[in-house]
Amino acid sequence: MRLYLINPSNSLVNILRIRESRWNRYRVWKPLNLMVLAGLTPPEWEISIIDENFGVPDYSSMPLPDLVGITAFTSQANRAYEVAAHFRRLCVPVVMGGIHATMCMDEVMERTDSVVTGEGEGIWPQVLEDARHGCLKRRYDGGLAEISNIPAARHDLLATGYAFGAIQTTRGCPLNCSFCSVTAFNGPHYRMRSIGDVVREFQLIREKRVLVVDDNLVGTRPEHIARAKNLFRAMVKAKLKKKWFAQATINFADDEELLALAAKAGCRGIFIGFESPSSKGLRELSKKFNVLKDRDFRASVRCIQRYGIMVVGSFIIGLEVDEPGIGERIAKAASQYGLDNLNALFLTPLPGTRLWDQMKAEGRIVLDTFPEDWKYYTLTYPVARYKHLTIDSISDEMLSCDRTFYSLPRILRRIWGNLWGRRQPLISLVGNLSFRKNSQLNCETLAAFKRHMDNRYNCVKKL
Ligand code: B12
Ligand code: SF4
Repeated sequence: MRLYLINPSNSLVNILRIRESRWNRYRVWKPLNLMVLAGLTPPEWEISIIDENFGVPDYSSMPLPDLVGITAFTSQANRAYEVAAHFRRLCVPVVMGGIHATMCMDEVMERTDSVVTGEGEGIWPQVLEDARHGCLKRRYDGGLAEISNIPAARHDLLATGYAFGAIQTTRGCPLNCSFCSVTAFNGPHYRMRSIGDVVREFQLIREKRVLVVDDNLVGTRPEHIARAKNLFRAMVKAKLKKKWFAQATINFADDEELLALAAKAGCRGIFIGFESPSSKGLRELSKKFNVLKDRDFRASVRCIQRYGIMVVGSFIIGLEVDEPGIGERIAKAASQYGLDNLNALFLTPLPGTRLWDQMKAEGRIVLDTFPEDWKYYTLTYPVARYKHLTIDSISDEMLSCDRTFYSLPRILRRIWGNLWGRRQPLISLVGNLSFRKNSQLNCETLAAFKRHMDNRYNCVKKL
């Protein structure tokens, strides 16, 4: 039995347009979900994982599979449907799962033979068994999986050439920020894999650098922090010799023992959602966690950096409190906090979030011709109507934010700081130049987008 597991591309995502760049391999991330599904697949299936971000193959020249499994973020849905249509025309059954299939099940069901909602671990073997007997059901629900004891992902199946491997050690987040799908999708309960399993899986990863995809590697409660410390101790003991990058909430900075252990275990960078420079903005997004204890962000960032760990911060533009000038305000806040990199994104109503419900009820979602418009849901396009910012002004705010933070003098100052603090100067340089390049591309992309979309924005009533 032959199985194709496919990660569809999105032609609007910059990584594709700069494929020629040699830095591209730092920008294409492994589709861990497909590697996890492959790990759950019995040996009678011959598996190929096709990551279209690495190149779209000529499917017609490949042998016909017995089953196609497609994953998709919302922004990949259009391409997912094209791929599904191709194989269905050839009478190959297509099953789709992942976040978009879960949040937009009816839409996916119309375009595929079978939909899997929720997490795959508990249900994928059943799907394969039904496919083998030619009796796929229209819908399966994996719910929330028990992950304390799951097989390792298949790290051997993807082509070499990725700069980073990928691994997951926990799932779920109790914080439920209004714009984020994680609590709705993975649940509010913080679930942890066994430390032994994680260390063994780390040993299977070929790449020296690894992205730990957990939404919050250290969690929020004392028992989560204790587990993270034990995990780091086990990683040190196993002498993994990996440099890894992860996501966490700002409380990562509050425990020096945790920071020391993380650094010793190979942590070289941490991605933190700061979201807004104002406490009003944080409350609007329900990111109350960031305003607890009158936090001094600059001191927290410095504390993390003292352990040789880079801090990448993410901010959102387009909140109700955001007025003209917000782009520069964010860039200045990010510089003042001392961030090594800044990732600013447009407030985007992703399906299944509270923000989606709110914006939909208020008639503010402008790009709502679905599924075609899903390709713009990359958080790099303004897809809604924002309270104090028109489509022109919000785009200008994004550009001004990027131009300010990624000006050459500021980049040089940061790299000097990285060199001085022995914090990954090479990665920081690549990161800064790649974000700068992105912001130049965004400038062209947004100008073309505005020309193309003006009519649609003008048709929607003003707030
Ligand atoms: C790592 C990550 C990335 C990596 C992607 C790596 C990759 N190629 O997959 C990077 C950094 C590139 C990335 C980019 C983006 N991301 Co992202 N990312 C994540 C993150 C943190 C973890 C995903 C992951 O690997 N999980 C581990 C795997 C094992 O879990 P899983 O993917 O859910 O897969 C399980 C199930 O879904 C299911 N399943 C999945 N696929 C399939 C397929 C079949 C056939 C079956 C049966 C089952 C199944 O089984 C799996 C095992 O249980 C999630 C948050 C999250 N918790 O999901 C956000 C998340 C997926 N990202 C999100 C977003 C918005 C983006 C971006 C659009 C914007 C951005 N800048 O962040 C871009 C997308 C760019 C594009 N290509 O269009 C949103 C997606 C929401 C949505 N409705 O689409 C999420 C949920 C975060 C959020 N804030 O809400 N991301
Ligand atoms: S943004 Fe981060 S902290 Fe907020 S719900 Fe999502 S994963 Fe949790």
